[in-house]
Formats: sequence, C-alpha cells, structure tokens
Amino acid sequence: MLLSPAQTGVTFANTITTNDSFNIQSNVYIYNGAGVAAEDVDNDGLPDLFFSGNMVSSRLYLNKGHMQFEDITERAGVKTNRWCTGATMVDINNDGLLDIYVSVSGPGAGSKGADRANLLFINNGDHTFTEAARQYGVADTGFTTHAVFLDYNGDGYLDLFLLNNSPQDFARGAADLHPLGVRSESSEGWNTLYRNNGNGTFTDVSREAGILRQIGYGLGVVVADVNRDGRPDIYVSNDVSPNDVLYINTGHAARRRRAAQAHERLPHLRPPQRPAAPRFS
Ligand SMILES: [Ca+2]
Ligand SMILES: [Ca+2]
Ligand SMILES: [Ca+2]
Ligand SMILES: [Ca+2]
Repeated sequence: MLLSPAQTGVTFANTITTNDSFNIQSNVYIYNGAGVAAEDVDNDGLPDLFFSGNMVSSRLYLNKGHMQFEDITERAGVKTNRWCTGATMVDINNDGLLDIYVSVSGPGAGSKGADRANLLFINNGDHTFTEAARQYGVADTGFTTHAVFLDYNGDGYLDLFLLNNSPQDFARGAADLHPLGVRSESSEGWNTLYRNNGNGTFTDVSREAGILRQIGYGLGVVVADVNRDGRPDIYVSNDVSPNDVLYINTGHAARRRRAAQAHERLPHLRPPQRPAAPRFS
C-alpha cells in the first residue's frame, strides 16, 4: 500500500534545479541521486530515516510508530548545504548510539575541495547531533559516492572505505581503451581506506593497503567475505569502464599486529591480478 507524504510526514524530495550553465551537459552525474539510511538512532526499537540531499538539505525523520514520522532536521543539527550523496549509519565511537556519516561529491568536476568535505554527525543521545568529521580525521574532500565501514584488520574497530568518483578525469573514450584501469593523477578521485586508530581518530592507509590509484567512476561498493577466510573483502563497481575491482583482504595487517609489530608496511589488501596487456597488430 502506497502511503502519501500527508499520512507519513515524510516530505523529503531530492529536487534538482538545472539552468543553462548547470545541467546534465556540465555534470554527467547530476541525476545520480543521493542516499538514505534507515536505522534506529534513538534506540526505541523503531527505525528512523535519514535522507541525504544534493541541492536540498538532508533530512532526519524520527519514527513515531504507526508509519508516522517527524522531521527533526533543524533541532537535530543535521541540516546540510553540500552535494550529499551516500548516507551511512554506524556507531563510530562505540557509545551505543548510531552516528551518521554523509558522503559528499561535487557538484561537478569544478567544485571546491572544501565544499566536498564529508560529514560525520555524532549522536548526542538526545535527538541532537554534533558534526565532527574533521576532528575524527574523516572529512575527506574527494568526490565520494558512498562509504562503508568494515574492520579490515580485525582489531575490533570499524575502519572506513570511501568509494570516490573521478569526474575530473571524465573521458569515457580513454577509459574504454584501457578497461584494466588508467592511472589517475587526481587524488580526489582515488578510493580511500581509513584505519580506525581506536582513539577517535582515523588515518589514511590507502597506500599501504594497496588501494588502486586509477580512474574509477565508482557507483557502488559492498563488503563481503568473498573467499570465506573470515576476513572482509571489498567489491567496487564502476560505471561503464574501467572494470570493477575486487580487493581480497590478505590479512597481513592482523597477522603482523598479532606479532606485536609496531609499524607494518605490508599490503593489507590485494588488488586483482592483471592479465597481460592486450596486444594489437
Ligand atoms: Ca527510533
Ligand atoms: Ca555513537
Ligand atoms: Ca579495524
Ligand atoms: Ca575474505
């Protein structure tokens, strides 16, 4: 049964407003959409709704039961004025209250990095939130489509993988010529892995972990234990080309940690083996 906004109180609409200089021609991902997370932020047993917005503010709706919701965006302190994309709920500080991580991308390849800083709303437990992405070290300024949390190194703390996009490198023709991936010079487009240090801070460990620095039009990411060895792996799906990427977690980080090594430099995640480059005659 389809319920109307008048019945539910959920009036969010991700309205995109175009003009002669900002449209599908200037930004090919303008209609990619935003995100939604449905989890219980106040532990009353009823899932609440957070919608992220591109050109409109994100919105947080409290579930009042009987399919009725209350918009608490303003008093909760989660209003946004950035091009927000993915929404992810996670208890990042282990206090039993779900926090909200908001990915930000654009608008467009010409956007400023500061305007693309991802957001982290820490749940204060009284229906208010405090934005603290910079404090935690996760105010990433890439073109982030979505974010997933996983404990890649098995230390009990959830780490953060960002699915970033490469609009600055956008050239489908070039990418088509190299389906195995084209190295990107624009760090804003590289996918990024942040290690949770367990003390309220995160560190970018992409290089040590072997995360590729390639052009990627990332649209989806999922964490699963693909080879059933107990370690979470990461699958990245890219738009059109280059190919998708499967990162198999080799677990080197966890083994070295058990060996009480203070600093590990071994790759934690292994990108897929590349076949020989195709030859043409
Ligand atoms: Ca709730
Ligand atoms: Ca929390
Ligand atoms: Ca971890
Ligand atoms: Ca695995």
